[in-house]
Amino acid sequence: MKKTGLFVTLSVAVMAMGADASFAETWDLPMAYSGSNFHSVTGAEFAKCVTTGTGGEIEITTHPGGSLFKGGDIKRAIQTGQVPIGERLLSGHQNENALFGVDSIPFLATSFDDADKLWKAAKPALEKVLADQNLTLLYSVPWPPQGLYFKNEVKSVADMKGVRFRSYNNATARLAELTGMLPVSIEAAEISQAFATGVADSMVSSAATGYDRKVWESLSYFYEVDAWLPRNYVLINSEVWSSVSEQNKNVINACAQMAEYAGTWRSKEYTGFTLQGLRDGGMKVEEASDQMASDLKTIGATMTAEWLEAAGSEGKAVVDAFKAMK
Ligand code: PCA
Repeated sequence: MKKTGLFVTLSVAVMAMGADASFAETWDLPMAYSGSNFHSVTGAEFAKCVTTGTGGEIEITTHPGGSLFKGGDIKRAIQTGQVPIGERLLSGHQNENALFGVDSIPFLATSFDDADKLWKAAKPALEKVLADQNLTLLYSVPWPPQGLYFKNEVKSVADMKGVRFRSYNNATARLAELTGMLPVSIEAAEISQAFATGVADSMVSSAATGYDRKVWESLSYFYEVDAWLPRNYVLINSEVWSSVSEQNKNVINACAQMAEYAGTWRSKEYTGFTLQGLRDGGMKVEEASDQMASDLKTIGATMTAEWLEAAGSEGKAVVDAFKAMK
């Protein structure tokens, strides 16, 4: 059924190809991660799909690697209309609304299947919060499961004490605090340098990001903790969106649906490929020891309780809806 839906929407996209290109617009789409990363590749295909599907009426150009706006600035740039569209890790804005951090609750959804269910459960509430911020959601793609990177071997949370830890959102900074590490917020585009210069000696992230940034040049251990699967979200300024013709909205929605499907598929494929890449780079890729796993579960329970407290009844409703799907 899902496939049929995609083909129907695709044919709408193809029908629109003959559209008159005399009102051509160019949209810059900032992205925070390296051009070779699967999110960026998916975004580039989405851009091409829209450009082709609208017959050139809307031409999208992606700017990966934080080259146009850094990750932390992309959301505001879209909201304020500095750019019409962009991609952002929404959990980086959990301080604005706890719901943005729903995909970074430790050990709530730890597989691609569960991450998909959590996404379905959270989507209506997230769309509402975004709408209040002048943002419309187009598609979202998960990162692979998050594991822990270290320079030195770590067997328990006690071994983490005092280690400088690169964070990318509130949840990762809180994880550092609760494990006795010292969080420092660093964009993915800058981590190779941060590790090389000793600004940080550890992080929680996917094998994908470690691979993209060749972290084996500085770090030696990756523990497959599968803590959560955070997501990137492609967002469009709501005023820009309402100015788009119905026909082109159909094209963009069809391209977005395909991008979400293809991006998720790539994320799954990239997981194994990049884990092997870390090994090939010389890193030890291991499961967490029983002690580390149980220490982290305790910290995860604390963080889950804190999130539920911050997100209130709306957050609880999302988590309950997710659990009911399992
Ligand atoms: N990579 C991004 C976010 C999650 C991930 O796997 C990063 O480390 O910044």
